[in-house]
Amino acid sequence: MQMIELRSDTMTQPTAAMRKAMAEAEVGDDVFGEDPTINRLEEMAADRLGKETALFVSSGTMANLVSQLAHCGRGDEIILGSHAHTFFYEQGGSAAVGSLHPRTVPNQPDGKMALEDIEAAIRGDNVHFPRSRLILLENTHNICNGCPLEIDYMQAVGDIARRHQLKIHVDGARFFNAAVALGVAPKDLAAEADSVSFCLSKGLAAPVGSMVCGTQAFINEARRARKLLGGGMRQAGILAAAGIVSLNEMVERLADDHANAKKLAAGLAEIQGLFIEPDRIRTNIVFFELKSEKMTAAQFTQQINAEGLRMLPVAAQRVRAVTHYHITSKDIDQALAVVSKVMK
Ligand code: TLP
Repeated sequence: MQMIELRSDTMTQPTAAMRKAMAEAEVGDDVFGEDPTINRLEEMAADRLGKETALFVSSGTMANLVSQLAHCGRGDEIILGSHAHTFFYEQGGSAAVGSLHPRTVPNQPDGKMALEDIEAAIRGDNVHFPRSRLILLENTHNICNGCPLEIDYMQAVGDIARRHQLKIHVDGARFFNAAVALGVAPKDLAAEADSVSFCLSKGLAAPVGSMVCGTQAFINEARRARKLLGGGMRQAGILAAAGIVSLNEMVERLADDHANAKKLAAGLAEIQGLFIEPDRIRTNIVFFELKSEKMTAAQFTQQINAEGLRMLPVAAQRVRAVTHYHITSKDIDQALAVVSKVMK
């Protein structure tokens, strides 16, 4: 039985072109700045996002952590969404490692923080307060149905940041999904951000790695932070070679993943016992709920597992499915058939 794997787009396997590029990659010691393949990937990433330069790191978690460490000093406050991946799922790394102070603002269902809430969270100059330093956005927003944040929202947050002399970091683990879904150039979507991170190893299908993009001065600091965290890799051009293929070949096709996610959401909406708002699905992430407490998300995923389908239970009644490179429209038909069967 061929498994239909919808737990995450992190499950993607490197393509044949990636494996070939990896085998043939020219490499050097990247801590010395001498890995030509990494240097090329960093130039490409910076160019795509319209930033001065970029840094290759091991993961999205490390990308967000080095970015926060590079923007902020001990005790500084970071304004971020209550449902931000950085707040929820990264072990509170900025506090644990950097002595940084997170200040959460409610995420709206579309992944935004209300502008007035951001503004209200910014501290005045008062000896009692930590210093507000950074606004951290997530695009697309994982927990909020993979919603993309639009350019006009980025501009509105940019205005606030400029007025208060704050920096903006975007956790763009799925930044190219956002750009493709919105039909905008990644550069334009990144314009208001001081730094943007994105993952190569999710929908872009590379085996390992994330990029951080920003000014030269910011990247110098991020590079120091990467070394501090033990993330200074050596002949990692082997990995970067796959990332180059990601940027060259895997971006435009993300539209297929979005179409498959919408098809899945529309189908799930027809199945008795499930709750989903299919209109909210705009990229590759689909969340839905089991209406009856007679079946938990864990029981549901166990049962579909036995039928060759994998999804992720994320709360007592809540399930996540993520489309990606290995999922076809036919797989979605099959997935819907399995879910219908289990729900009967
Ligand atoms: N997300 C993973 C899990 O950790 C939940 C997934 O399967 O979606 N930012 C965002 C928005 C993410 O979704 C993730 C990974 C990260 C950062 C961290 O990336 P990695 O896993 O490379 O450290």
